[in-house]
Amino acid sequence: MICVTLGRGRHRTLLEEWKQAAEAGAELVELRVDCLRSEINLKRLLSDRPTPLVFTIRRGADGGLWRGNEEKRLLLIREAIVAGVDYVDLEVDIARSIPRFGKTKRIVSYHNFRETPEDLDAIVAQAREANADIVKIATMAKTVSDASRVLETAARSSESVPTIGLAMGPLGVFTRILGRKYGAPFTYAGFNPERTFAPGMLSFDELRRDYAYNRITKDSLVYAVIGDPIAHSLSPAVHNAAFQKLGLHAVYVPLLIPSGKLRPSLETLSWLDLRGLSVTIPHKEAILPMLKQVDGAVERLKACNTVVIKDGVWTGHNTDYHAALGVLEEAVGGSPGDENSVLVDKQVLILGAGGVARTIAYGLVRRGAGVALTNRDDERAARVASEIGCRHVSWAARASTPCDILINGTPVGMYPNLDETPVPPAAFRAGMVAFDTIYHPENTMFLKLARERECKTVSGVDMFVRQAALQFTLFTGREAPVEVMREAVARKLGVTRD
Ligand code: SKM
Repeated sequence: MICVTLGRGRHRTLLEEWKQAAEAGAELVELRVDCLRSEINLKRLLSDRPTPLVFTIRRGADGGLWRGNEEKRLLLIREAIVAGVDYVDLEVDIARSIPRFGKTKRIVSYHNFRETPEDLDAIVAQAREANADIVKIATMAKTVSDASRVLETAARSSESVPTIGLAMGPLGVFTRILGRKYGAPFTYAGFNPERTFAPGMLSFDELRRDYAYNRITKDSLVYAVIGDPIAHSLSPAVHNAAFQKLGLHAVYVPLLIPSGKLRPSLETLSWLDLRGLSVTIPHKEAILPMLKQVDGAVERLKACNTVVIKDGVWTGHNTDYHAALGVLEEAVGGSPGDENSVLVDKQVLILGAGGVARTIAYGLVRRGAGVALTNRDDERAARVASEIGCRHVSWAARASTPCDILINGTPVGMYPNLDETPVPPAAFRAGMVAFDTIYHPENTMFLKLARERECKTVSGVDMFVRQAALQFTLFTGREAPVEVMREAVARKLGVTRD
């Protein structure tokens, strides 16, 4: 179950939003009564309840907005219990002073917006002893290890009393999703995207749609994407949509792992028994020492974007490489992976000299294409080109260099710089293939110009979905439901597909 947290300054708005949440499918709502700016009118709030509720008056010290006196707060809590609210939130230090009454269930909570204390077990024990039906701990994670400890403590505690462990902040987002696997009776979510009540809190919509939260069970296998930053990643929505489509018991979460902290972070998370990882910037090279086996593409490129974990053995793959070549081969009219590639002797100009440009250049050289690399920094282009064994052309000559395939491997044109393009319109000639590796937006200025000039186009979304589909098959051994994955990307990018 997802508990939707609502807090408004006015009774009327709060009640309206509660109704909207119920209409949107919320099964439980937390009323953050401390957000009300006028005298709290319990009768008005509780006379007509669209869903069961958690009644919460959060103090300032615990991240709430209650500024009234403590006696008044405790009185309101008692009155709410007498009015028969379904759950009441009682901070661990006051819980004992509020006796159990009627059918109201007691959530005994501990909040710490500054840090995750060492003695979580003691805090949880204290909460359990305060006559808790549910224990809730929400602490700020400063490291992946903090977040891991919160979830792990909650998992252990849930063996005796259902426990919700939430690590706040960007490092703890996964705890808000995986709690369900480890016995949490519910997780908290925002409703209106402009209002979040705790750092890292996901929205009701995200939890339902991107994470298929209600499908998670204790048997769900756990997969993740690791990177820094990671909040923008489309991978969770795409893989969870595919798991759901095939009815697989699996869940896929984002893991923010700071640069330079890869090995200790993954070690600390080993208890999650991860089954597979998508790896994105900045960890694609740093992950290599942790792999026991690698495929040919990882070996050659020294970069890995996929880890399959089986019986404790970590195997690295590079599906970016196969995806880029596959989408190009299809665009040129061949089948991906054919021995006699349609790319042989095709003249290709690649803009950029970073990770994606290198990956694609390498693959194209191996396929027998005539590859030239160009970059705003000419020296860098020359260096990377010589490493890969291809030509380089000066940035100034990029629009006049003849080619069959033009590839944008730079970030120029990426959201929010929608009007930018790395080449002028004259660079596009009818019949050419134009491939933009950017996926946000799908329809970049580069691709718009290419289409206007009758080029065949390949988008970053095509490549993203294909690398994810290849990952999915490596993870599960099943054919990927590509259309569903594509739909998930379109939904996330806010595009209606035709
Ligand atoms: O190679 C991919 C990776 O598999 C996932 C990803 C993402 O989630 O944003 C981006 C690329 O690096």
